[in-house]
Amino acid sequence: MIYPILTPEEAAEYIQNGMNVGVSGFTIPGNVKVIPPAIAKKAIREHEAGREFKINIYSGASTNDYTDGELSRAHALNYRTPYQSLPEVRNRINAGEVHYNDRHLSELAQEFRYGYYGKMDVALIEAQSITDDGEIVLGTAVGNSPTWLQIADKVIIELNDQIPECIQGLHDCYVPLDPPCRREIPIYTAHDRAGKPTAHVDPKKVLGVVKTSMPLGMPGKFTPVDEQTAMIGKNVCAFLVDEMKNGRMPKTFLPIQSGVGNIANAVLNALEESTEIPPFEMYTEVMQDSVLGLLKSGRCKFASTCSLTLSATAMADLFENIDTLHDKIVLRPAEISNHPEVIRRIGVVSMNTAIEVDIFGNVNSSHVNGTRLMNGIGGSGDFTRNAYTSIFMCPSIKKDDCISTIVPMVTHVDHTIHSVDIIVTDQGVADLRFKDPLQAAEEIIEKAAHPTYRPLLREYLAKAKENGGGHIYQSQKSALEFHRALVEEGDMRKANFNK
Ligand code: 0RQ
Repeated sequence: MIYPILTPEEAAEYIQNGMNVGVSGFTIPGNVKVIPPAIAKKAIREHEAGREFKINIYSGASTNDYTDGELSRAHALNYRTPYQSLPEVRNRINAGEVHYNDRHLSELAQEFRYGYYGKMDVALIEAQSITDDGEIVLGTAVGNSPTWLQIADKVIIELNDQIPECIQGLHDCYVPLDPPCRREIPIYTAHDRAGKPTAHVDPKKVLGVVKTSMPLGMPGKFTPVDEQTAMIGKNVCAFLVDEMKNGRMPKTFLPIQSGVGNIANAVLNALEESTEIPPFEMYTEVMQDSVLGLLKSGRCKFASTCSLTLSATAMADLFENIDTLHDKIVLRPAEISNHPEVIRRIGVVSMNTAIEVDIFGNVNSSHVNGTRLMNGIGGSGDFTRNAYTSIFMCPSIKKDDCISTIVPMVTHVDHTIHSVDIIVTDQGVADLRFKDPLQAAEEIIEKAAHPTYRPLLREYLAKAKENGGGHIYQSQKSALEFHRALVEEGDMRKANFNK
């Protein structure tokens, strides 16, 4: 190998205060694991010596504890984009210590190429292998690595020997040309390939390689499906079957996207058990353990994803069964797994989780009480805005019934009524298509809201009508009364519209 072998500490020495640093991966998989902790240690030394040391981190989506965790604990994070999900960094963002820019995941790579963020100083990329002429087999996620490798001034590779050789061929690295030269992305089905199995870097830019042996796979476990999430899964399945029966969805079905977390898991379990939904393909950004089960059972014929968001056990299972699964999976850059053009062309049915939904169908995915960031918009906007049918799911009620997820007005808007088609809760399915705002409000209150909150929501709508009506009924005085009651009295049931 022509590249110098570095220790993590030697690699960290290249990182200077104020640098723009791109990292590989998408959610926890595929992230670098040993260089960021060494940068965090360097930051602590610099701070002790009285010097400034903070960097800007650009990722594919959220990262791992080695990156966001270690760097935020060392007070070494200045700026983060496009997504995060660790309490450690979230708390610092909410405390105003870290600047966070919540972005659509499909857009960051092109925005960097367009020059919005200045130059990328260094890219830190986890890989399975690198050749002397700069062909790189990436790890368990692609994220934004192909673009980072193209645009970064310098590159350092973490070569992780735990990534098995059999991963070769799973990746499809494709970087579109930028306007005015952009052409169509040649993906016409979820299983088409547009690029190359390797990403490319100019070998002259590679500062060195750090050899690692770090475990793959997601830490922790999902909470098992409970009664409420099982009902959501059942309702989503019933809706999809109904769509096929009524001719609104082809009988051959369409590719689906499914987000992360317990609700997504419950929906995938319900799809596994459904006898009415034919085997289907996925065009999604994250592939959870349940997708592996679907691939093995044949219920899912093909999964296009950006990341193998699998537990350590499922990751080992995948690689043990790679002979039968290799042709059923493709790993794409975030820009392509989430690309509006492809999502619209192949007719993806999107399924994402909401924090809260208002009675007109606006969705808040990212900010609790409109102020505290939870994770971010992630890929939910990429998919929702361009889906064949866009579905949002959430439990109708939370925290011992003190929170209704259906509220008069959302406190922060990520997805507007123009993009949201269907709301599914444990209570049922609210279909917002072909409805005006008032009809949508009645549908959401009667079909998706919990019976405990329906009278209050009806009362709000009536009051808002008295307030002067209009195309969308709203009472400026009472629109956030549910949230006031939660913040001041700990219970949305204490909402009082007569004060
Ligand atoms: O707070 O942790 O203090 O108890 O918010 O709530 O119910 O555990 O949320 O894990 O199901 O995730 C939308 C956040 C749901 C997620 C969201 C409080 C609640 C709790 C978390 P505590 P839950 P879940 C694929 C697509 C956006 C990105 C996306 C998400 C905490 O799905 O980040 O879809 N989505 N990406 O108590 C007050 C409410 C609340 C509330 C929740 N209505 N009012 N507090 N909470 N709802 C992935 C990628 O893009 C990579």
